[in-house]
Amino acid sequence: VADCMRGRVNADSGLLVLGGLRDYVDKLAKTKRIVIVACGTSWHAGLVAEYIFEELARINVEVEYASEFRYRNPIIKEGDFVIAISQSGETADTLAAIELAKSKGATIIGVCNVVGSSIPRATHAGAYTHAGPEIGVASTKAFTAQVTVLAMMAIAVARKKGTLHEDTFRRLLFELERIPSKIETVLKTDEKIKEIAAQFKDSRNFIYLGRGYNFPVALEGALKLKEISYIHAEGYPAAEMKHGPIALIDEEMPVVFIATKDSSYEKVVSNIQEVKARKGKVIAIVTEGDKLIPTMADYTIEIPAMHEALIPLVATIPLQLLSYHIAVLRGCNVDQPRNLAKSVTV
Ligand code: F1P
Repeated sequence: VADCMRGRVNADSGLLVLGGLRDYVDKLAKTKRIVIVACGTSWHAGLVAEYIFEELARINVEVEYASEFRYRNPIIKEGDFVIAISQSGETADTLAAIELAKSKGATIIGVCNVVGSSIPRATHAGAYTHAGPEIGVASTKAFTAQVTVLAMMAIAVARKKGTLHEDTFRRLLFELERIPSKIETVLKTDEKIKEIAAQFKDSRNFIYLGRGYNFPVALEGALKLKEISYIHAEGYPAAEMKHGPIALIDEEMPVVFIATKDSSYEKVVSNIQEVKARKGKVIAIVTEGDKLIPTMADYTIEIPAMHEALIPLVATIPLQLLSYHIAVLRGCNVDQPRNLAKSVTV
Protein backbone atom coordinates (compact mmCIF):
# COMPACT_ATOMS: atom_id res chain seq x y z
CA VAL A 1 0.00 0.00 0.00
CA ALA A 2 2.83 2.33 0.90
CA ASP A 3 4.50 1.58 -2.44
CA CYS A 4 1.26 2.27 -4.29
CA MET A 5 0.90 5.63 -2.67
CA ARG A 6 4.51 6.75 -2.63
CA GLY A 7 4.78 10.10 -4.37
CA ARG A 8 1.13 10.00 -5.32
CA VAL A 9 -0.63 11.37 -2.28
CA ASN A 10 0.19 14.81 -1.08
CA ALA A 11 -2.15 15.68 1.72
CA ASP A 12 -0.67 19.17 2.21
CA SER A 13 -1.49 20.44 -1.23
CA GLY A 14 -4.49 18.15 -1.44
CA LEU A 15 -3.20 16.62 -4.65
CA LEU A 16 -3.73 13.03 -5.64
CA VAL A 17 -1.39 12.24 -8.46
CA LEU A 18 -1.79 9.11 -10.54
CA GLY A 19 0.99 9.45 -13.12
CA GLY A 20 -0.38 7.63 -16.18
CA LEU A 21 -3.91 8.87 -15.52
CA ARG A 22 -3.29 12.55 -15.08
CA ASP A 23 -4.92 13.46 -18.40
CA TYR A 24 -7.82 11.09 -17.86
CA VAL A 25 -9.15 12.28 -14.50
CA ASP A 26 -11.05 15.11 -16.25
CA LYS A 27 -12.48 12.71 -18.82
CA LEU A 28 -13.50 10.17 -16.18
CA ALA A 29 -15.21 12.95 -14.23
CA LYS A 30 -17.39 13.61 -17.30
CA THR A 31 -18.29 10.02 -18.17
CA LYS A 32 -21.74 8.67 -17.43
CA ARG A 33 -20.68 5.06 -17.16
CA ILE A 34 -17.70 2.94 -16.17
CA VAL A 35 -17.57 -0.79 -16.90
CA ILE A 36 -14.99 -2.77 -14.94
CA VAL A 37 -13.72 -6.05 -16.41
CA ALA A 38 -11.52 -8.51 -14.52
CA CYS A 39 -11.26 -12.11 -13.29
CA GLY A 40 -10.88 -13.76 -9.89
CA THR A 41 -9.42 -11.61 -7.13
CA SER A 42 -9.09 -8.67 -9.53
CA TRP A 43 -12.85 -8.88 -10.09
CA HIS A 44 -13.37 -8.54 -6.34
CA ALA A 45 -11.15 -5.45 -6.32
CA GLY A 46 -13.42 -4.18 -9.11
CA LEU A 47 -16.49 -4.69 -6.93
CA VAL A 48 -14.92 -2.62 -4.16
CA ALA A 49 -14.19 0.05 -6.79
CA GLU A 50 -17.83 0.01 -7.87
CA TYR A 51 -18.94 0.85 -4.34
CA ILE A 52 -16.30 3.58 -3.94
CA PHE A 53 -16.86 5.22 -7.36
CA GLU A 54 -20.63 5.21 -7.01
CA GLU A 55 -20.52 6.56 -3.46
CA LEU A 56 -17.88 9.23 -3.93
CA ALA A 57 -18.07 10.18 -7.62
CA ARG A 58 -21.73 9.27 -8.30
CA ILE A 59 -20.82 7.59 -11.59
CA ASN A 60 -22.73 4.50 -12.69
CA VAL A 61 -20.37 1.50 -12.50
CA GLU A 62 -20.90 -2.05 -13.71
CA VAL A 63 -18.54 -4.86 -12.84
CA GLU A 64 -18.28 -7.75 -15.28
CA TYR A 65 -16.40 -11.01 -15.24
CA ALA A 66 -14.17 -10.63 -18.30
CA SER A 67 -14.59 -14.37 -18.88
CA GLU A 68 -18.33 -13.79 -19.45
CA PHE A 69 -18.30 -10.30 -20.96
CA ARG A 70 -16.14 -11.40 -23.90
CA TYR A 71 -18.60 -14.09 -24.98
CA ARG A 72 -21.79 -12.03 -24.98
CA ASN A 73 -22.89 -8.95 -26.85
CA PRO A 74 -22.49 -6.25 -24.19
CA ILE A 75 -23.81 -2.72 -24.68
CA ILE A 76 -20.75 -0.47 -24.83
CA LYS A 77 -20.94 2.99 -26.36
CA GLU A 78 -18.45 5.66 -27.30
CA GLY A 79 -17.84 7.70 -24.19
CA ASP A 80 -17.93 4.67 -21.91
CA PHE A 81 -14.84 3.99 -19.88
CA VAL A 82 -13.71 0.43 -19.31
CA ILE A 83 -11.34 -0.25 -16.42
CA ALA A 84 -9.46 -3.53 -16.84
CA ILE A 85 -7.90 -4.88 -13.65
CA SER A 86 -5.27 -7.61 -13.69
CA GLN A 87 -2.34 -8.57 -11.51
CA SER A 88 -0.40 -10.43 -14.20
CA GLY A 89 -1.50 -8.22 -17.09
CA GLU A 90 -1.69 -11.40 -19.17
CA THR A 91 -5.13 -12.87 -18.43
CA ALA A 92 -6.55 -13.92 -21.80
CA ASP A 93 -10.20 -13.29 -20.86
CA THR A 94 -9.42 -9.75 -19.69
CA LEU A 95 -7.41 -9.02 -22.83
CA ALA A 96 -10.27 -10.28 -25.01
CA ALA A 97 -12.76 -8.14 -23.07
CA ILE A 98 -10.54 -5.10 -23.68
CA GLU A 99 -10.38 -5.74 -27.42
CA LEU A 100 -14.16 -6.15 -27.58
CA ALA A 101 -14.79 -2.91 -25.66
CA LYS A 102 -12.22 -1.07 -27.78
CA SER A 103 -13.92 -2.21 -30.97
CA LYS A 104 -17.12 -0.58 -29.68
CA GLY A 105 -15.40 2.76 -29.02
CA ALA A 106 -14.74 2.63 -25.28
CA THR A 107 -11.71 4.22 -23.64
CA ILE A 108 -9.72 1.58 -21.78
CA ILE A 109 -7.92 2.23 -18.50
CA GLY A 110 -5.67 -0.48 -17.06
CA VAL A 111 -4.88 -1.22 -13.43
CA CYS A 112 -2.10 -3.79 -13.61
CA ASN A 113 0.86 -4.94 -11.62
CA VAL A 114 3.34 -6.23 -14.17
CA VAL A 115 4.96 -3.34 -16.00
CA GLY A 116 5.03 -3.76 -19.79
CA SER A 117 2.68 -6.78 -19.77
CA SER A 118 0.07 -7.31 -22.51
CA ILE A 119 -2.92 -5.63 -20.81
CA PRO A 120 -1.26 -2.25 -20.11
CA ARG A 121 -0.03 -2.27 -23.71
CA ALA A 122 -3.59 -2.75 -24.97
CA THR A 123 -5.05 0.14 -22.94
CA HIS A 124 -5.27 3.89 -23.63
CA ALA A 125 -3.96 4.82 -20.19
CA GLY A 126 -3.58 3.36 -16.75
CA ALA A 127 -1.96 3.13 -13.38
CA TYR A 128 0.43 0.45 -12.23
CA THR A 129 -0.12 -1.02 -8.79
CA HIS A 130 3.60 -1.54 -7.99
CA ALA A 131 2.83 -4.37 -5.56
CA GLY A 132 6.00 -6.23 -6.50
CA PRO A 133 5.98 -9.81 -7.76
CA GLU A 134 3.31 -12.12 -6.31
CA ILE A 135 5.28 -15.15 -5.13
CA GLY A 136 2.32 -17.45 -4.71
CA VAL A 137 -0.27 -18.22 -7.34
CA ALA A 138 -3.22 -16.82 -5.38
CA SER A 139 -3.39 -13.02 -5.45
CA THR A 140 -3.00 -11.38 -2.05
CA LYS A 141 -1.01 -8.14 -1.96
CA ALA A 142 -2.14 -7.49 -5.54
CA PHE A 143 -5.71 -7.10 -4.21
CA THR A 144 -4.66 -4.54 -1.61
CA ALA A 145 -2.67 -2.61 -4.19
CA GLN A 146 -5.51 -2.68 -6.74
CA VAL A 147 -8.02 -1.39 -4.21
CA THR A 148 -5.57 1.34 -3.15
CA VAL A 149 -5.07 2.57 -6.72
CA LEU A 150 -8.78 2.33 -7.54
CA ALA A 151 -9.69 4.23 -4.36
CA MET A 152 -7.17 6.93 -5.29
CA MET A 153 -8.70 7.13 -8.77
CA ALA A 154 -12.22 7.41 -7.36
CA ILE A 155 -11.14 10.12 -4.92
CA ALA A 156 -9.36 12.10 -7.66
CA VAL A 157 -12.35 11.81 -10.02
CA ALA A 158 -14.87 12.67 -7.28
CA ARG A 159 -12.88 15.76 -6.35
CA LYS A 160 -12.72 16.83 -9.98
CA LYS A 161 -16.46 16.25 -10.32
CA GLY A 162 -17.21 18.18 -7.16
CA THR A 163 -19.11 15.33 -5.53
CA LEU A 164 -16.65 14.93 -2.66
CA HIS A 165 -17.02 17.22 0.33
CA GLU A 166 -13.71 18.86 1.24
CA ASP A 167 -13.78 17.38 4.76
CA THR A 168 -14.34 13.87 3.43
CA PHE A 169 -11.55 14.37 0.91
CA ARG A 170 -9.13 15.44 3.66
CA ARG A 171 -10.23 12.58 5.88
CA LEU A 172 -9.78 9.99 3.12
CA LEU A 173 -6.27 11.25 2.34
CA PHE A 174 -5.37 11.26 6.02
CA GLU A 175 -6.68 7.73 6.42
CA LEU A 176 -5.11 6.38 3.22
CA GLU A 177 -1.73 7.40 4.53
CA ARG A 178 -2.36 5.48 7.74
CA ILE A 179 -3.45 2.23 6.07
CA PRO A 180 0.08 0.70 6.06
CA SER A 181 0.38 1.08 9.84
CA LYS A 182 -3.14 -0.31 10.32
CA ILE A 183 -2.16 -3.35 8.27
CA GLU A 184 0.94 -3.73 10.51
CA THR A 185 -1.42 -3.81 13.51
CA VAL A 186 -3.57 -6.49 11.89
CA LEU A 187 -0.53 -8.65 11.09
CA LYS A 188 0.10 -8.82 14.86
CA THR A 189 -3.09 -10.89 15.25
CA ASP A 190 -1.43 -13.70 13.30
CA GLU A 191 -1.01 -16.05 16.32
CA LYS A 192 -4.67 -15.67 17.26
CA ILE A 193 -5.72 -16.37 13.68
CA LYS A 194 -3.54 -19.49 13.68
CA GLU A 195 -5.37 -20.73 16.79
CA ILE A 196 -8.73 -20.10 15.12
CA ALA A 197 -7.50 -21.91 11.99
CA ALA A 198 -6.68 -24.98 14.12
CA GLN A 199 -10.32 -25.17 15.24
CA PHE A 200 -11.64 -25.20 11.66
CA LYS A 201 -9.00 -27.02 9.65
CA ASP A 202 -11.26 -30.05 9.21
CA SER A 203 -14.40 -28.12 8.24
CA ARG A 204 -15.81 -29.08 4.88
CA ASN A 205 -17.68 -25.86 4.14
CA PHE A 206 -17.50 -22.19 5.06
CA ILE A 207 -19.81 -19.22 4.53
CA TYR A 208 -18.48 -15.64 4.39
CA LEU A 209 -20.87 -12.72 4.89
CA GLY A 210 -20.49 -8.96 4.68
CA ARG A 211 -22.56 -5.92 3.75
CA GLY A 212 -21.71 -2.85 1.71
CA TYR A 213 -17.96 -2.42 1.24
CA ASN A 214 -17.48 -5.69 3.12
CA PHE A 215 -19.47 -7.78 0.65
CA PRO A 216 -16.55 -8.01 -1.83
CA VAL A 217 -14.32 -8.77 1.17
CA ALA A 218 -16.56 -11.76 1.95
CA LEU A 219 -16.22 -12.97 -1.65
CA GLU A 220 -12.46 -12.57 -1.55
CA GLY A 221 -12.17 -14.38 1.80
CA ALA A 222 -14.14 -17.31 0.40
CA LEU A 223 -12.08 -17.40 -2.80
CA LYS A 224 -8.78 -17.46 -0.90
CA LEU A 225 -9.98 -20.40 1.20
CA LYS A 226 -11.10 -22.32 -1.89
CA GLU A 227 -7.91 -21.57 -3.80
CA ILE A 228 -5.35 -22.60 -1.22
CA SER A 229 -7.05 -25.01 1.20
CA TYR A 230 -9.57 -26.67 -1.17
CA ILE A 231 -12.40 -26.17 1.32
CA HIS A 232 -15.74 -25.32 -0.23
CA ALA A 233 -16.56 -21.72 0.67
CA GLU A 234 -19.30 -19.32 -0.42
CA GLY A 235 -19.35 -15.57 -0.02
CA TYR A 236 -22.66 -13.67 0.06
CA PRO A 237 -23.98 -10.25 0.92
CA ALA A 238 -25.10 -10.77 4.54
CA ALA A 239 -28.66 -9.69 3.67
CA GLU A 240 -28.82 -12.44 1.05
CA MET A 241 -28.44 -15.13 3.73
CA LYS A 242 -32.19 -15.35 4.33
CA HIS A 243 -32.76 -15.95 0.61
CA GLY A 244 -31.14 -19.37 0.63
CA PRO A 245 -27.80 -19.92 2.39
CA ILE A 246 -29.50 -19.86 5.80
CA ALA A 247 -30.68 -23.40 5.03
CA LEU A 248 -27.07 -24.58 5.27
CA ILE A 249 -26.46 -23.31 8.78
CA ASP A 250 -26.08 -25.83 11.59
CA GLU A 251 -23.49 -26.55 14.31
CA GLU A 252 -21.08 -27.81 11.65
CA MET A 253 -21.04 -24.58 9.63
CA PRO A 254 -18.42 -21.89 10.26
CA VAL A 255 -19.69 -18.47 9.22
CA VAL A 256 -17.15 -15.68 8.82
CA PHE A 257 -18.67 -12.23 9.27
CA ILE A 258 -16.94 -9.02 8.30
CA ALA A 259 -18.73 -7.06 11.00
CA THR A 260 -16.92 -3.76 11.32
CA LYS A 261 -18.42 -0.60 12.83
CA ASP A 262 -19.76 0.98 9.67
CA SER A 263 -23.17 1.99 8.35
CA SER A 264 -24.21 -1.70 8.13
CA TYR A 265 -23.18 -2.62 11.67
CA GLU A 266 -26.63 -3.00 13.28
CA LYS A 267 -27.91 -5.12 10.41
CA VAL A 268 -24.87 -7.39 10.56
CA VAL A 269 -25.38 -7.82 14.31
CA SER A 270 -28.85 -9.20 13.61
CA ASN A 271 -27.42 -11.51 10.93
CA ILE A 272 -24.97 -12.86 13.53
CA GLN A 273 -27.90 -13.46 15.90
CA GLU A 274 -29.69 -15.39 13.15
CA VAL A 275 -26.65 -17.63 12.64
CA LYS A 276 -26.16 -18.20 16.37
CA ALA A 277 -29.85 -19.08 16.75
CA ARG A 278 -29.14 -21.94 14.32
CA LYS A 279 -25.99 -22.96 16.21
CA GLY A 280 -23.58 -21.90 13.45
CA LYS A 281 -20.00 -21.13 14.51
CA VAL A 282 -19.26 -17.43 14.09
CA ILE A 283 -15.83 -15.98 13.37
CA ALA A 284 -16.16 -12.19 13.20
CA ILE A 285 -13.81 -9.50 11.96
CA VAL A 286 -14.70 -6.57 14.20
CA THR A 287 -13.57 -3.00 14.84
CA GLU A 288 -11.13 -2.56 17.71
CA GLY A 289 -13.02 -1.92 20.94
CA ASP A 290 -16.30 -3.50 19.82
CA LYS A 291 -17.97 -4.76 23.00
CA LEU A 292 -21.13 -6.30 21.56
CA ILE A 293 -20.08 -8.78 18.87
CA PRO A 294 -17.49 -10.54 21.08
CA THR A 295 -20.40 -11.53 23.38
CA MET A 296 -22.14 -13.23 20.45
CA ALA A 297 -19.41 -14.61 18.20
CA ASP A 298 -17.35 -17.72 18.91
CA TYR A 299 -14.15 -15.98 17.78
CA THR A 300 -13.34 -12.38 16.98
CA ILE A 301 -10.41 -10.72 15.23
CA GLU A 302 -10.01 -6.97 15.72
CA ILE A 303 -8.98 -4.46 13.08
CA PRO A 304 -8.45 -0.72 13.67
CA ALA A 305 -11.25 1.78 12.95
CA MET A 306 -11.17 3.63 9.60
CA HIS A 307 -13.38 5.28 6.96
CA GLU A 308 -15.69 2.55 5.69
CA ALA A 309 -14.63 2.92 2.05
CA LEU A 310 -11.12 1.84 3.06
CA ILE A 311 -12.07 -1.13 5.27
CA PRO A 312 -11.60 -3.71 2.44
CA LEU A 313 -7.89 -2.80 2.36
CA VAL A 314 -7.44 -3.97 5.92
CA ALA A 315 -10.28 -6.45 6.54
CA THR A 316 -9.06 -8.74 3.76
CA ILE A 317 -5.73 -9.36 5.51
CA PRO A 318 -7.02 -11.50 8.43
CA LEU A 319 -9.07 -13.53 5.96
CA GLN A 320 -5.98 -14.19 3.85
CA LEU A 321 -4.14 -15.25 7.03
CA LEU A 322 -7.01 -17.52 8.06
CA SER A 323 -6.92 -19.27 4.68
CA TYR A 324 -3.13 -19.48 4.84
CA HIS A 325 -3.06 -21.14 8.27
CA ILE A 326 -5.90 -23.54 7.47
CA ALA A 327 -4.12 -24.54 4.24
CA VAL A 328 -0.78 -25.08 6.01
CA LEU A 329 -2.46 -27.14 8.75
CA ARG A 330 -4.08 -29.29 6.07
CA GLY A 331 -0.70 -29.85 4.41
CA CYS A 332 -1.55 -27.90 1.25
CA ASN A 333 1.07 -26.15 -0.85
CA VAL A 334 0.01 -22.54 -0.42
CA ASP A 335 2.33 -21.19 -3.13
CA GLN A 336 1.38 -23.68 -5.81
CA PRO A 337 -2.23 -24.74 -5.29
CA ARG A 338 -3.36 -27.63 -7.44
CA ASN A 339 -5.03 -26.82 -10.78
CA LEU A 340 -4.35 -23.07 -10.57
CA ALA A 341 -2.16 -21.05 -12.91
CA LYS A 342 -0.58 -17.72 -12.04
CA SER A 343 -1.80 -16.20 -15.24
CA VAL A 344 -4.57 -17.81 -17.23
CA THR A 345 -3.41 -17.10 -20.75
CA VAL A 346 -5.73 -19.38 -22.70
C1 F1P B 1 -6.80 -13.33 -12.26
C2 F1P B 1 -6.82 -14.64 -11.47
C3 F1P B 1 -6.25 -14.45 -10.05
C4 F1P B 1 -6.19 -15.79 -9.32
C5 F1P B 1 -5.41 -16.85 -10.13
C6 F1P B 1 -5.94 -16.93 -11.53
O1 F1P B 1 -5.51 -12.97 -12.58
O2 F1P B 1 -8.15 -15.08 -11.40
O3 F1P B 1 -7.07 -13.57 -9.32
O4 F1P B 1 -5.56 -15.62 -8.04
O5 F1P B 1 -4.05 -16.55 -10.14
O6 F1P B 1 -6.05 -15.61 -12.16
P1 F1P B 1 -5.05 -11.52 -12.98
O7 F1P B 1 -5.78 -11.12 -14.23
O8 F1P B 1 -5.35 -10.61 -11.85
O9 F1P B 1 -3.56 -11.68 -13.22
